[in-house]
Amino acid sequence: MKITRVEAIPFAIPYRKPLKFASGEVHVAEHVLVRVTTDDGVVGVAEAPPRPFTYGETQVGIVAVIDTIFAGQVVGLDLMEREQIHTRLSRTIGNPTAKSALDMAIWDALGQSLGYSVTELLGGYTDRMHVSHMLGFDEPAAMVAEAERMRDTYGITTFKVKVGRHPYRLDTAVVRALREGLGDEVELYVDGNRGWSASESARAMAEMADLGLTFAEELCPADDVLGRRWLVQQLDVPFIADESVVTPAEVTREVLGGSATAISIKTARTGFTTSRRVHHLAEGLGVELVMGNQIDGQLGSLCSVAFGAAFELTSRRAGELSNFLDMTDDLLADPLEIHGGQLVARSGPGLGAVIDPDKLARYRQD
Ligand code: MUC
Ligand code: MG
Repeated sequence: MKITRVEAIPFAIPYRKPLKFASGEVHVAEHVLVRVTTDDGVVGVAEAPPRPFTYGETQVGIVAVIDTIFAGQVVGLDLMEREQIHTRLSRTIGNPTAKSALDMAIWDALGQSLGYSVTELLGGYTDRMHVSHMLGFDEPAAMVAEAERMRDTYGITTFKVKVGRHPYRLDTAVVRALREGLGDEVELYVDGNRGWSASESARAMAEMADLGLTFAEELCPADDVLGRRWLVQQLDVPFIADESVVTPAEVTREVLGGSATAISIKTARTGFTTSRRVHHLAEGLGVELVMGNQIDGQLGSLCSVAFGAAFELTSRRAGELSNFLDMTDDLLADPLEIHGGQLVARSGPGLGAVIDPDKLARYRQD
């Protein structure tokens, strides 16, 4: 079970329609496939989605840091030496999605080697999650139509609505149209990607007070320290920290500082090893968890559901697992399917992901 090779392969697959939100927009999934090979011939895989507007990483940067720093730190180690791997990768600051993809590919190889699914190895709580779909910026009627299509085609009844535009009424009008169009049986929450100030956020939330929102996420920047604390303390729904909590220490700071009352776990940003730490921390702090979406492809979504299904706390709420539906294609030989509003984690071994070699040849950029 010794790691003999690490590969970072850039690939690009266009979106059918771009996802737009307050901090950026994504038209093409320019991700990096990470492959870890062992001396037994086992190959583990995961994908890193570069998000320069969130973490500062780029596709070429992810390939470079894996090739020039991380590969050399893990080649020669046994798959079981997970804390040794974690410590070595932690010597480099930042680069969260590069580290996470490598970490998850190693867990995939470990699961395959031991004959267990990653979900079983992590916690084995259940094998599936309810799905929440993320709705990017558009006109109210188009966003309602999109939500209706997701509900009618896939049985999805939880929606995260992107907000954070100016004036904020562009967004409150959308959320109102969604509630009126879809009725009380759907769950709605909002994510501002730091687009509003604390006071704009407070006004927008007051205007949506009758709409039965479940959560509010990153409406204003965590760096607006006192403003954000002021906002979070007046809301009557949990406030999710997402891009402000890249590390467990940031989770602790935001929660104890009164600037967050729930946490988004993204396996794309904390892999399996650090996501487990964040899960345990949130359990200890007594805050709710949501499995978030880093605009992941199918492999990334498979990683999210594999982790989310492993624990009671992460599988309680719908996870954001469906934005791969907006891509024109993917690398998996056996595509993910959402039925009855649920996505099932594969029974393994490992992640149960098989990369289609023809698709990889078509989309790889190197
Ligand atoms: C999200 O939950 O914020 C958009 C930006 C990002 O970092 O992740 C996505 C989704
Ligand atoms: Mg978010």
